[in-house]
Amino acid sequence: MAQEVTTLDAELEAVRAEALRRLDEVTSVDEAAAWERDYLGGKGRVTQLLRGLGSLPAEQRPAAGRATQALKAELTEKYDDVGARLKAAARQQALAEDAIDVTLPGRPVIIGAAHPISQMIDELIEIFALLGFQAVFGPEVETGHYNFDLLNIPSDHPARDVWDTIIVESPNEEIVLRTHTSPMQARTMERMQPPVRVIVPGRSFRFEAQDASHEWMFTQLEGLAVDENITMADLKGTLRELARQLFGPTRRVRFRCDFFPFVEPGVDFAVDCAICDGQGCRVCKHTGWLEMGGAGMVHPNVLKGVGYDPEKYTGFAFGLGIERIIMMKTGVSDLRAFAGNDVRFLRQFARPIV
Ligand code: YSA
Repeated sequence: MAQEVTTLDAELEAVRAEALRRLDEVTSVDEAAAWERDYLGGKGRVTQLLRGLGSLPAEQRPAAGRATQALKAELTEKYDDVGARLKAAARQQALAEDAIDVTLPGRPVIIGAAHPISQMIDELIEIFALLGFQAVFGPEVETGHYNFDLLNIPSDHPARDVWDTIIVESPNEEIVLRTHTSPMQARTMERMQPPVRVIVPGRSFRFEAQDASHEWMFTQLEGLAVDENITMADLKGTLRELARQLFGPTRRVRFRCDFFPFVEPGVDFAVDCAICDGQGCRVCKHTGWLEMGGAGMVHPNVLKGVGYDPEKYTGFAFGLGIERIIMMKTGVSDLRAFAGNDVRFLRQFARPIV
């Protein structure tokens, strides 16, 4: 009996000495894990010793059990110390490797900028807000009813042809890409009662040959004001103020008779060229004037069509080309550049986004 206990004591001492020597040699977290497996793991030496206790005579088991458990506790504690030391060292090393040199110059952050057309729309919304107009937006795919009929252009009217309409296939109803922002006049009046003061920025589409001043897709700004006693003087005053805000106080504004089925009377609206001060240049095609759009007093038929009483209410409306305004302000001479997606062109207009 005493012989067996002595043998176990010797074995415990041998395992202890070997385990501590090997733990001293451990230099990495992986090696520490291997050590733990060899001594404390399920098939480790100490675990085997604990399992073997059952084969000892019953009276020896308590003392042998305490001695083996004591060895296990000692090795576990040493292993925890070494493990903690190695993990701290590994963390220090990772920190040292990832260290940031705060004296290095920062990397430039590339952020986008609003497109020049979006910038101009924002500017126009601000200008018109000061004049009491609210901005509304409408569908780009439109019915013939709003794009034409309610604008006093019935389906058999020859004026329907001049809009170079892109038709979207539809068996039951005439569906088009809106040829102008004017359909929003009727949509707005159907929803609101006078006084009405709205602007409508948005894309318009026409089946048109492209050149330096025409695109098949372009952007318009519609304006509409309806109330009692609105006159042509209000229209002229509003567009004059717009020109003043956009191009400065010295610009001259020109109104000439024009025809649009949805206004009576109708005018076209031009500003003397800000690039050459009205002297004539490439941008104004040497006329000294830049056409901005059409305008006029809302036709009584349009008011009637949306249920307004034309005896009580009058209104003015206008439609301007937004790309043309930017061209006038900046001297860009080819309207196709706006949809050309050339980043070098667009960068010239980049303003920080705030
Ligand atoms: C007229 C009277 C009103 O009471 C209300 C609105 C209008 C304007 C009308 N709806 C209209 O579209 N007239 S327009 O055909 O002369 O276009 C107005 C402006 O849009 C033009 O002066 C031009 O600046 C721009 N535009 C028209 N077609 C364009 C274009 N811009 C670029 N490419 C095109 N293809």
